[in-house]
Amino acid sequence: MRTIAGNPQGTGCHFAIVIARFNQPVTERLLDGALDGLRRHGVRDEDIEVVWVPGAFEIPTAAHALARRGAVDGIVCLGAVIRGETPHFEYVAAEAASGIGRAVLATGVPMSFGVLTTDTIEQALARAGGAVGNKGYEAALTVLEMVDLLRIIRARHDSPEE
Ligand code: INI
Repeated sequence: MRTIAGNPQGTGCHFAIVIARFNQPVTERLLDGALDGLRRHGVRDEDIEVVWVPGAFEIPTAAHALARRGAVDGIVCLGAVIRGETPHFEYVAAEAASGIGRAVLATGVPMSFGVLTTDTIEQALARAGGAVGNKGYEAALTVLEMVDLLRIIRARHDSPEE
């Protein structure tokens, strides 16, 4: 039996962070967490590209374009969708989630879903460096792990006799 798992180790890798401006007081805290996560795991600032988009709905478009362009090993997607009085929340959150998922499968570039979906701003702030941690940091570690896992899986494919 062979068990494989990636390690969140980013030395020498290039990352993009796609971040929504909507609810910026929350998303900029997620960005702080994501940058902390990448830096703590060996990623240099010059290897990080931060790409702002208007809202969470636009995250998949930019992430897909970056992945297709190349020169990124993984993409951290950050946003905050906060429930309002109308069903708008459901559409934006669902499209962000499914669009990011489809971009990953279409391009093979790992992307993490650091998009908060909460009922209130207080719940969002609690998850952006408050009492419930920082989901931006977690999203960075997730993409680091997936980049390493895909490296292992692809190396195995390239050397079947191993
Ligand atoms: N975008 C967000 O990132 N968070 C939200 O909470 C949000 N709400 O609630 O409306 C939101 N809407 C904007 C959306 O992402 C698009 O930018 C907009 O619909 C234009 O395409």
